[in-house]
Amino acid sequence: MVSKLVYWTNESHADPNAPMFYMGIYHLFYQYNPKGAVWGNIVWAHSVSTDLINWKHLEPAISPSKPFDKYGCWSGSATVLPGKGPVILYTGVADENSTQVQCHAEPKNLSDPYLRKWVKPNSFNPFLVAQQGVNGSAFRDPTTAWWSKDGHWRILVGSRRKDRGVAYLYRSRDFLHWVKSKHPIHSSSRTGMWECPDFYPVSLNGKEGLDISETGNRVKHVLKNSLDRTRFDYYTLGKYIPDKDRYVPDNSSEDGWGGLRYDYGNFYASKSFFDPKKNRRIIWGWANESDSKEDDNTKGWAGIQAIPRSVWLDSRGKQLAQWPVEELNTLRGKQVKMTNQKLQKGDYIEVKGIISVAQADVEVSFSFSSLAKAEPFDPRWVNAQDLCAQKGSKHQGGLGPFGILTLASKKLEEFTPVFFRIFKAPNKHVVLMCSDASSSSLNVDGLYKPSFAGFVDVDLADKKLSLRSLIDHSVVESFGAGGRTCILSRVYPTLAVQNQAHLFVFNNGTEPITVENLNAWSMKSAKIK
Ligand code: DQQ
Repeated sequence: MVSKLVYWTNESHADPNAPMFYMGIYHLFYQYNPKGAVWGNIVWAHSVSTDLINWKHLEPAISPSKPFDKYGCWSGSATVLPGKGPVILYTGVADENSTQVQCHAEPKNLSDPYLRKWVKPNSFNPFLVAQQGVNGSAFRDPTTAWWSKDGHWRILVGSRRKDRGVAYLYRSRDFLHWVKSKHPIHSSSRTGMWECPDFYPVSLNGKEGLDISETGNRVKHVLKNSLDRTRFDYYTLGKYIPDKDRYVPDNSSEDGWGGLRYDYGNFYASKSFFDPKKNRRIIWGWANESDSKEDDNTKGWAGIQAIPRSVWLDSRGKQLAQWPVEELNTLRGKQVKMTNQKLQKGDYIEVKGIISVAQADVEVSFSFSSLAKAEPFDPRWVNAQDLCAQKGSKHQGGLGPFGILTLASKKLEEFTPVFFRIFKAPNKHVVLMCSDASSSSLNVDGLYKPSFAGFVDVDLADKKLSLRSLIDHSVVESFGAGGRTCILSRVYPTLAVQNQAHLFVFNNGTEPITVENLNAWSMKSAKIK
């Protein structure tokens, strides 16, 4: 199976690195193994685009070549220095014990918009080594730097102290000498290693993205960490106090494994950047395979990048919202519509006429006339994924399950349902969103088929819920309630492939559901050269 919208075949790739916009070109680097379909021999692959959708591969930008990065060039970020151009900060692995140091690389020719060649200056490389008290084998993934009015650049580096996840803060006047601040900017007990930290401001008013150096009363800050223990990306919203070099999460933002996630599916080691061309912040995330290493070796590649997403502070201020970048719509081909379709309990209605159901973009809004049939919510149900595994799409409910069946075979031997189920708690309703891979494939050999799920914090006063799913052969990437809850699933159907894949809307709850509007587009393939 091949993911067509955005993919790089051959070998394995992982974390997105150093996304940036420079001289009219978007750059994306990523962790890449040129020698195999599993993680190893890590270099920085490099691709460029003018629209974030169609890509051209260039030769790898950074590869092991110096004593300080001989064992791998690990994740990092780009900072575009005013008047000087971009600098990449990355983690070099210096020895077999996985000693990690922070290094920098600069473009050889600043007038080349493709920035094809990168050099590692001899001085100040590495520019940071783990000092006393810092765990040198858990010291990696420098962030983009931000500029403060006190004349310093600042960066974070992810780490852990025993079981406590830590983001160390370093500051520099000249981008060469870096000094560790007295305290980490933030840390949290029992969260393990913080990989790929990302720290940026979001506007309190509206969807526009902000340059990383914005501070003040108009903004909140986001601290995202990729928790190695669970392999999910968690974030908190909070207040950055620049003169104290501290970040304090809001009371409403849980700091740990129960906290907010960018995505409740397969989405890790993400990295954001500010796009000055369209004044937006965009995140990239890595979606690894859910098949076996043997399958990866057979197909010869592993790992994809999710569709880049715009990210902003949700209007209620307690979480982020994400949406595929608008450029994705340029791949939309033939459109199919369904309107005002009633779904009684047990109805499965096929959406016909889509030319390529295995490569489609589906937007749908559902409504219902009453919340009365919502099942009671048990307060012990704290884990959405467990709840989805227990109450799958076939398990009859009151208000839901209702939604779509993606990548379905004609007789429903295989399908990946994306659906909602609404419960009634004492003072509120609880909305569960699932993207359930458990029936996605008849293949039973080493596939990971999780019932990915998240709760959706949404106002149900208008008795409506919306969903968008990007279906792309082995990927179902879904955005619930305008992007408040996102779930990316990797699935490997055996029957529901190419033109044998079908799309259905369904309802298995006693409350009738109306599909108010469904728009589905066959998607053209992106140009990837
Ligand atoms: N992947 C990189 C590390 C990072 C991890 C190595 C996250 O720098 O912590 O390939 O997936």
